[in-house]
Amino acid sequence: MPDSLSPTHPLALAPVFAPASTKDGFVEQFLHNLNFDQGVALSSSSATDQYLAVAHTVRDYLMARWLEDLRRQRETQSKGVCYLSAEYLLGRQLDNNLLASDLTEIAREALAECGISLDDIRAEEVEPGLGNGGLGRLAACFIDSLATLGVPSIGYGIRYEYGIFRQTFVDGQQVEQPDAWLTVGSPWEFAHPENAQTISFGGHTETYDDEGVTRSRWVPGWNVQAVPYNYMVPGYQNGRVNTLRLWSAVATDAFDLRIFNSGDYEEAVRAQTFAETISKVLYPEDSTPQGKELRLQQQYFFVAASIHDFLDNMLSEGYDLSNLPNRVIFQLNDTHPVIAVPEFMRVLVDEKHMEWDAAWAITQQCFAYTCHTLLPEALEVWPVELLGRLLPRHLEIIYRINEEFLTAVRAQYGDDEMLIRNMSIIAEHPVRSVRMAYLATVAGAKVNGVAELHSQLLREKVLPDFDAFFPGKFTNVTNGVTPRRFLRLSNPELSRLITAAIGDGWVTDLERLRELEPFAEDADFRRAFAEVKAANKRVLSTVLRERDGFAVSDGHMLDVMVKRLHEYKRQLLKVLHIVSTYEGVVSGRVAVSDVVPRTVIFGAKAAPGYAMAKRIIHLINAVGEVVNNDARLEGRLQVLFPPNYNVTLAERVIPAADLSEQISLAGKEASGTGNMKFALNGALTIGTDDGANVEIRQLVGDDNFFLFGMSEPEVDALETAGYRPSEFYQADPQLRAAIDLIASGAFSHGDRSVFEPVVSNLLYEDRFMVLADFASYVAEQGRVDAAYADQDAWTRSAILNVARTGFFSSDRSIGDYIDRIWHTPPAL
Ligand code: NBX
Repeated sequence: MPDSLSPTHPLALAPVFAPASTKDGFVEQFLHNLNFDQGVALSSSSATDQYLAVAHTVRDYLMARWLEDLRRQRETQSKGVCYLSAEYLLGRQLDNNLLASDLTEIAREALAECGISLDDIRAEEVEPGLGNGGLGRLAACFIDSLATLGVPSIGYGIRYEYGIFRQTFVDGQQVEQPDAWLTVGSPWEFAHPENAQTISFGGHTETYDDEGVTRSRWVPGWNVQAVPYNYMVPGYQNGRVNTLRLWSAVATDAFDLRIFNSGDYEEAVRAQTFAETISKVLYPEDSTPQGKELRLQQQYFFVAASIHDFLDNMLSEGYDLSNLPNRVIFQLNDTHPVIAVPEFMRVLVDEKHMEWDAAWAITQQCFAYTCHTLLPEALEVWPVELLGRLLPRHLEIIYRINEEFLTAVRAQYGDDEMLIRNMSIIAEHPVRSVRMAYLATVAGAKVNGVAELHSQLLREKVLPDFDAFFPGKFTNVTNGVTPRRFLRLSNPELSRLITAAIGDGWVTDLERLRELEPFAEDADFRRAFAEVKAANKRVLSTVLRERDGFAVSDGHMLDVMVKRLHEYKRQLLKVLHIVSTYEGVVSGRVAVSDVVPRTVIFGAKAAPGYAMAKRIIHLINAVGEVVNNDARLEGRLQVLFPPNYNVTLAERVIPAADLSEQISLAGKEASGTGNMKFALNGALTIGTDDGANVEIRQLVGDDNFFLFGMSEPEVDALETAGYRPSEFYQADPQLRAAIDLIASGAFSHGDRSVFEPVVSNLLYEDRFMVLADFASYVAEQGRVDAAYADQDAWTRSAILNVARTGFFSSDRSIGDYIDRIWHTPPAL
């Protein structure tokens, strides 16, 4: 409050302005914003102007509640969650914020009065793609649920100037374009440069005498400013608005000045640019950390800013730091924010002069770690040389944490050097490195996997020694998805049908979908359900025609595989199935009339440096090119690969799908969340016993799920026995024919070299056992075809999928985090 304003002054007591929740109120505010923010008259406004003015209007409605919640979060002393995530894959905001504030119809009517269509306005928004895939989208679902459940919380992350790249195809090959998402303006954010934090790097450490106590301190070499940008995160029609705070890097004055004083203007500008690269771009690697210095800078930049923001702004003057575990839990979304642990220790020990043991006891209660992977190469490690150069004091702290931890291990198990080497936070080979997952496990109050099977394998295979040493530390929280975005918004027709049958309580209590079960036996309901699916297919068809010029065939089964391109997810298995069907027809082995008409839709981005993934994208496009244009198939098989799969496209594809492909090698997909979205929208799954597929199948029942492939123990056994993919190739003529067709150059204009690396990888390496699961997959696809022939029975199964997957709401996941990990009060 301004100093000159007494707290009892009428203006100090005035509530924050909110426009009237009526059509006229919306029109007035919209026109005001169009005129005064955009500086245009309605008659001369562009669609972008109109979008920005609508967004500002929705913002205006949410503002009073947001400011109230910000105040409340500062003032209440109850325990809250700081969700630390390097990624938030938010998707478009307008629709979600209209729904949350119950303004959709008012906005539609108000805009219609101004001669504007809300649907056209929506299309103007560029989605913030500040994440790679599942992990980033999970964070976005979680902040939605936290707001809807009214959990005191804040999300912290990075405001990348460029999000995940835009994918285009040139001659079937992926080409990446920068995602300049901010250029149209970012109406949902508020910059607060006055709350910037200074973040330091480099330099050296020293000890000094503090009245007889020897202390350490860090003398950094350079620093940058972290400027917070706040985003509103409205709960679903509950009057709550939480905050997502994303940090942006700007050069500090001190930084510039030092160089400027030396008279080197060019160098000063260069330095400024250098500082600002920290939040410039999202690393597009998914599940394959690159160990790049800039990436570690990003990680430390955002967690240091977040911790200081919390300590400076959220704690009252003179707060007793020993009480911190009753006030906050920092949830680490994978290892990307784990450098927060030594930073927190540094603040407590070096800056607040707390005893090491007391500080460590507090730290161990204030952090919890979620692991999202099982792939050994995805477990982040940082070379000691790099970490020590960038964050010398943090490296010392990590060494001490490790030393004390290994002392405790020795005390329990004796001098078992092998065990000590295996459990050490510091790896010695191939280069001396910090194992971030180990650091997180040692520091965290809890460690959780993201599906039952994943959590079990995490304990048994990835971190067994830690599970034994820390009984009770490991737990599971199965992932979930927000029903607001992924059912209520993305599938309005199905939402209406569900609400007509059971009321609208499901939007915030998804288990209530169970009440739909009896409707599976109701022929009228089944008819209505099938009509919704058909309507969603028509919508998708229009979207793909307008977006990509595709002509989607009518009356086809829609078979969808959308997710990041990764060998373990096995897009290649799907390709082999397509090639095999094609080969069957052209070789005369299969009568074309026996091919059940299918349209296969792929969506996938490959990490730009992942050569094999890019080749697989090329192969999918090449196979599509041939298959789609071969008259012998009589249009019964279509392969579509719309480029630039993102949240916006997912919202169109998922509601239209009949079949959901979740075909990773068992034991490799931590959870999956796409699998949940499809089931919830009435697609049937063909999947392995992997990740959350296991739980989906248990819930929907074997009759409503197409299971195939080896189980995780079978995979393990084959691995141990020695897997030789060529044996499967030799033994299965159908598989051989499919691979031979690719090898022959049939999809590369006769050039056998183009896909040779894919073929030889399959035959001689096949790390993810595509060939071993091929026969089982094809057989199960035969059962899919047979089941699809009985449309009514298929619809019945689809309804049961919807009715039985309410468990996969991210509201339930957040409830589990509260019960098992956070122990925060349910609501303010
Ligand atoms: O996290 C994904 C898993 O693969 C999914 O099974 C799971 O459902 C999802 C949410 O728990 N992991 C993931 O998306 N990883 C990354 O995005 C990632 C990004 C950057 C990076 C490493 C991994 N350096």
